[in-house]
Amino acid sequence: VTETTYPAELHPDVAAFLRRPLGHVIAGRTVTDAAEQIDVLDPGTGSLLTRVPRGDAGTVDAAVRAAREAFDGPWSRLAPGERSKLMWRLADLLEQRADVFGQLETLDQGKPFGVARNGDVAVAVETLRYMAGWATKLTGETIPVGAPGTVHAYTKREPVGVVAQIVPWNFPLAMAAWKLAPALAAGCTCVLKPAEQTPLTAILLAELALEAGFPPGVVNVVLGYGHDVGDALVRHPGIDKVAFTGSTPVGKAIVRAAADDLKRVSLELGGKNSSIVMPDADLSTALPGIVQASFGNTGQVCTAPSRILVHADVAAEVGRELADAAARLRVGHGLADGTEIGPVVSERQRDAIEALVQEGVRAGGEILTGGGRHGEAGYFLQPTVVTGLGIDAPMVQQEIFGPVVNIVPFTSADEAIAMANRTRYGLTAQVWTRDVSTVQRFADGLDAGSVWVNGKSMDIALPFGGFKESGWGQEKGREGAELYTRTKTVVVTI
Ligand code: TXE
Repeated sequence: VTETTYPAELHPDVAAFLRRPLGHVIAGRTVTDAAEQIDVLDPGTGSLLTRVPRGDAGTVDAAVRAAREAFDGPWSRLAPGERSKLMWRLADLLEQRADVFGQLETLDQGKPFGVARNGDVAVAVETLRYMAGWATKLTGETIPVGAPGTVHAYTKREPVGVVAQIVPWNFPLAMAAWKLAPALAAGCTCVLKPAEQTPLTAILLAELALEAGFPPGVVNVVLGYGHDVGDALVRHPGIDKVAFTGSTPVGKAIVRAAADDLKRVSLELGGKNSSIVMPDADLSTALPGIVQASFGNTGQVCTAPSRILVHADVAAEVGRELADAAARLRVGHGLADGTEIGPVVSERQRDAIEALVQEGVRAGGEILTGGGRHGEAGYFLQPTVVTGLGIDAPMVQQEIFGPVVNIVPFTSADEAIAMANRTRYGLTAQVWTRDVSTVQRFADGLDAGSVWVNGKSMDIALPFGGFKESGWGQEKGREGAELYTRTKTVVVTI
């Protein structure tokens, strides 16, 4: 780290973090020993940041045991309100160290520092605080059964137990918080596996949880690849539930692996989301909204609209203006002043996105802007707008997960709904219109877990989940906390 020059000075705590040995966090201890290490790269320069140990089945076993001991021991003896307090303390500490977490996230993942600090870290803080409230509010019901005075029947919500949580590299800290916070609120203990590309903020968060006073073993982090550590975690008999965010193929593999002992599984998978522009849309809000939703985080967002369906009356204008806006976005290292769009996370992702764009061009797509790489070092791509392909073209069907959108024209609301639903995914859809009846038709007709009209909100209070091959279960909101509970029915005959 000392040999690489960054566009901004590193925070002393970040520099110290990158210099010290890093490890799994198991039973409150840092476990650094490993036969092999994994290189952690800065996608903005392609250079080595640090190395972390590559875990194996033994690491997973130790972490699951630690989580079980904590679940059976100190964690189960705490009142829900005490869990709340610990979560608030962790949120406060995280907020105080927003600069450190933000810079580390930028170096590890690539996103602009302002976004990492004021977006991702803030989301993680908010998530912890919001979910802390549910710890004391996950209630059951009393149910009238039998003649009065003869039966007392009620339900109670219990924590599901020890949970495995596997997260991706697009929002490493925010995803870790989305997973940990509801589980902790519900009274579960956790083994979190960050993505091999972006393990750093998860390690620091687990260390911070210890500082906040969480008993050792409540929050464990294991490091390593998905096909060995992730798979071992999913198959471990000591795990009661698996929560996964990542690609649809891996989601399906997890369902199969978890089937042996029927673990509960929740999945937040890919998307192929549409943003629909009706002819009466207010383009002065729609265009910046689409640019933000589609190109923010370099398009590496499961909710990002990568198909912009535009009414034929305004298709040429929207195409031109979207291309102009995309071309104006400042691409650069996340620590450089004024950067709006960082690199994609890895060389592999860059190559995969480029291949999809080239395939689209071969199929007849016309590039309105972008289409190539940006700069010399790092994994940068130009924001790209493509037109001329139909809804069934592979580029308009596959999740791109990069700064690339297709514009597809339509002529009626019904056609737009049919086009938006023509995908195996069903995560989100966005509509821009001023007509209240049109809004209702879209809200009813769109086959997506979240429908956004004239904007977008990912507020932690809103249930979030996908239909079709976008996943199982809803995270966030009350549903998100209940996902980590099981309902027990108790009947007392008097
Ligand atoms: O995802 P993976 P990848 C999509 C997006 C992207 C593509 C590939 O389209 O281009 O997936 O990304 C762990 N058992 N999304 O290959 O492999 C892995 O270590 C258990 C959308 O990086 O799904 C990491 O921690 N775990 C998505 C996590 O799964 C396994 C976000 C995600 O990696 C495993 C990311 C296995 N067999 C990618 N194999 C979204 N929904 O936002 C891998 N993992």
